[in-house]
Formats: sequence, structure tokens, C-alpha cells
Amino acid sequence: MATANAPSVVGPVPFADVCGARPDPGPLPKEPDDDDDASAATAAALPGDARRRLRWYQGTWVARVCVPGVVAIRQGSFAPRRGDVVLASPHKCGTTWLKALAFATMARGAYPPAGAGHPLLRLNPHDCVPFMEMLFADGSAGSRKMGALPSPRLMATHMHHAILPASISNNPDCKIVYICRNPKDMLVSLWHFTRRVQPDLAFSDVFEHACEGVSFSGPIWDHVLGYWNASKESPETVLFLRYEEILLDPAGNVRRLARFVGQPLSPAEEAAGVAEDIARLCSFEALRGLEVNTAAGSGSLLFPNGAYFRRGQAGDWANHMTPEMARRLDAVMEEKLRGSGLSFA
Ligand code: PAP
Repeated sequence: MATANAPSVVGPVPFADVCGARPDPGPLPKEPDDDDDASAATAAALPGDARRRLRWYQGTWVARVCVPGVVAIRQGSFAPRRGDVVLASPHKCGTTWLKALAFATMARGAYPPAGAGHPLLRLNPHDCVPFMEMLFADGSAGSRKMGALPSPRLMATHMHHAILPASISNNPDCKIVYICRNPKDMLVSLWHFTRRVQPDLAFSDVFEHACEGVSFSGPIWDHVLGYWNASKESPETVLFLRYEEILLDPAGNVRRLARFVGQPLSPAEEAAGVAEDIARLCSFEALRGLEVNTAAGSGSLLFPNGAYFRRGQAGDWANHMTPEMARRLDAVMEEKLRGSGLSFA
């Protein structure tokens, strides 16, 4: 695997400071253009709204706006570099939080987490860490922007492990940090988020499709299993995190993250409470309260920064699902994950 060396400036630095605003997918297309996609038949069989938003690509459901980026990444647009860290996740499982935590942890030398000038106080986490699919959808501009970032670089993806290019999934110089979440809470979060652009969307529709495997990042069981198995096979390059575990012990997970990326906290940092400072800086309450992350905070055309901070807790599913729905999804997950050692019960 050809992996380049790092330039002299030390990363990660906020993506927006180097490359400007994050790529914006623009408005949703009115109708799908099925001609451009070998999976057209599958996509065409979807109900109208899901059809407009999703594509079946290499055995995975991909947000339609991300397909060009995924294809470009798989075709080699992404040039790996020693020290790259990829944050991977299904949709609505804590990516925004993980971006903040990983950025604050890895950049703590340049930006002390308790400092008044920390980038996360003026930038949304998505402006600090780019989504690869969005970036590489932008043709050669994406490669140029990624190349302009100093190492170690931080980037994120919603791609399934199975469709990652070997430059990421089979590269000892590249680490992957994965975050997942109880699928019931993921679906509730996804429903609330999607309703911003589709106000008449019924939760029951999101739920039914997800039980059939059709959702952003779906089938959800394949998404988690891919990274779970990779973390078991290669724990030094894939770290498997769970949203609920970070909620219980944010500072402990900062330490885990720091060790995993090869930057363990020093005794002096421990004594100074650096892990706790990072956890506090990245907490839901702290980030949501910032001007940049309010409803008015700029973000993409469709989703202002405030859209990424809703409730920030575990267990909201109980307010949206009947006990029968919960049992059904639990049973689907249990069946799909059987024998893996992974469970969401
Ligand atoms: P994405 O897939 O669009 O990137 P993502 O950040 O993964 O979204 O998920 C958003 C969820 O994380 C929201 O959950 P909720 O709808 O159940 O509330 C959001 O509130 C939550 N979230 C965002 N930031 C934090 C944080 N700092 N701490 C805890 N939860 C957070």
C-alpha cells in the first residue's frame, strides 16, 4: 500500500480553516435519475420518498447525494497518508460528537481543550472534520482539499466497511474509529432529522423500511457487523465505540481514543484534567449552547448546524415506539447479529 509521509505542519487542523466551507449537497433532486446507476431497478422499487434519497450500491444503502463521492473514493481519488484517522458511523449514531471528541483529543497540543480560542467554540464539528463522500463528490477539488490538510488528518464516512477502499480498510497506516448506537434511538433520531425536509414523513414508514434493511447506512445490521468484525480481527486499526458507553463515561472514552490514535494522555495531562476538559468541551450541552450550533448557525443548505443537536440522550425510542415495535426491531437485530458477540439488547 503506497502511503505518503506527513507534511511538516501538525494536524489535525479545522477543515474549514484550510479549505473553506464544507461541501453542500444542495437541494434534494425532485426525481431520481435512475439511468446513472446499475441499481436502478432496486431503487425504482422503493417507495417514492425513499427512492429519491437512497441508492442500493454494492449491497449497501447509500444516500443518493453521496454515491458519486463513494464511487470516486473507491476508484482511487483518496490518497492515504500515514497517520490518517477515519471516523466511521451509520447515520445519526453520534458522528457529530465523535468528530468533536476526536478533533479535540488529537489536536489538544495546538488547541488546549479548556482554552478560550478552541476551534470548536467557533466551528461546528462538521466544519472541523470533513465527510469524505461529500468531499470527493466534488471531483478533483476534493482530492486537492484533502491533500492540503496537514497530518495526522481526520475524516469521516458513513460507508459500510465492505465498500471502503483497501487504502482505508487494509492499510496498517490508517486507523478507523467507529461509533454505533442502539438502532431504535438511531431511527428516532433519523426520523426527526429527515422530517426537517420531509415534514409529512411518518415514523412508522422509517421503522418499517429499516426492519426490511432499507435506511440511510442500511442494512443497519450489516453496517455494525462489518466494523465489529474488523475490530475483532484488527483491534489495533479499528476501534469500536458505542454512543451509550460514551454517555456513561465520556472522559474514559477520551482516554481510549487518545491511546488508540497513539497519543495517550501523559501523567501531566492526567493531573491537569485534560480528558475531563475534552469531555466537557464536546458535551451535548456545551456544543448545543454555542452560537455557531444554534438553529441560525450556518450549515448546509438543507440542515443548519442546530439540526445536529436535538436531544443527545439514550432511550428516546420509548417515546416513539410501541412495545411491539421495539420487540420486533430487537428481534431482527438479534437474529442478524447472532453468533457475532455483538448485541443491542
Ligand atoms: P449525522 O449522521 O447527521 O452526522 P449524528 O451526529 O451521527 O448525525 O447524530 C445526531 C445525534 O447525535 C442526535 O441524536 P438525537 O436526535 O437522539 O438527539 C444528536 O442530538 C446527537 N448528538 C450530537 N452531538 C452530541 C453530543 N455532543 N453529545 C451527545 N449526543 C450528541
